[in-house]
Amino acid sequence: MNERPNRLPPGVGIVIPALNEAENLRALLPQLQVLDPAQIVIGDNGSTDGTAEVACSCGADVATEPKRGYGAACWAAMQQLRPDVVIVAFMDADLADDPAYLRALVEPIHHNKADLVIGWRDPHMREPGSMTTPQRFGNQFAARLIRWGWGFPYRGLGPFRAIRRSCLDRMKMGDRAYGWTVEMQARAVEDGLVIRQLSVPYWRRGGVSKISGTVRGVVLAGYWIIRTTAVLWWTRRSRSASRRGAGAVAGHASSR
Ligand SMILES: Nc1nc2c(ncn2[C@@H]2O[C@H](COP(=O)(O)OP(=O)(O)OP(=O)(O)O)[C@@H](O)[C@H]2O)c(=O)[nH]1
Ligand SMILES: [Mg+2]
Repeated sequence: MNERPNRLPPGVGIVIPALNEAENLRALLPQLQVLDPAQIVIGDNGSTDGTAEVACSCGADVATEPKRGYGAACWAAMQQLRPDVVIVAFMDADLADDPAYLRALVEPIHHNKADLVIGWRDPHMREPGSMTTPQRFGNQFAARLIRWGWGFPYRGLGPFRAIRRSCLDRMKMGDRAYGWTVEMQARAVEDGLVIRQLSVPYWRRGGVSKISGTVRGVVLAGYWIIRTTAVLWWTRRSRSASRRGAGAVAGHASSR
């Protein structure tokens, strides 16, 4: 028996958006490689610190996306996934997400018990200082907005998550910035996916903060998340109103 306890089921591709995360990737990628994923793709978002070179030297594929944006990096990386990838896991490059939980995240999908599994950054499992106050508040607020708009009791917008590839491809994700996580969660409800939430730890990031540690990042991310939620809600509302309209016309025509 040489089965490694955390080894991933077949067909798991890991997508990692990265902006100047060379040192973090040097530590993270070997931890992921021992889990035996089908593929790791780094969405390199115009890094200038050798992120792409480190990723390649650690056996990952690199998708180069010069246009900045969390969603742009995720989207670019997704385009490089090989056909044998059937489950896509997303995680950040900054050592905040724990690779030891990857298997628990993808297993419900592998066993057909879920289509989307969101890692919930459980307050009891968070390293002190790993989430700033605006990050905690923004996260809860955004989860509440989706709860109101779509009726699913999301607890947060954890970036550490896994989704069935066919469901992800069907979603045709549109956001290329900070609305990426919110869009996926709202669309998952609209598409009728089976959604699970799993408590995961969250560690203090290595290296320099890109979003939550800066005022500009917090304001931009907050604005973008609220804007994306509002646009998605409005689109859904208009779609169901026009469906109701079409139904009424059809009903009227058939009753004549
Ligand atoms: N901000 C930002 N992050 C990007 C971009 N492209 C890729 N990333 C990566 O997206 C992940 C999340 O960004 P983080 O800087 O960790 O943001 P955060 O987790 O909200 O906040 P901190 O960890 O406190 O910085 C990291 O792996 C980044 O390297 C981009 O254009 N902007
Ligand atoms: Mg982070």
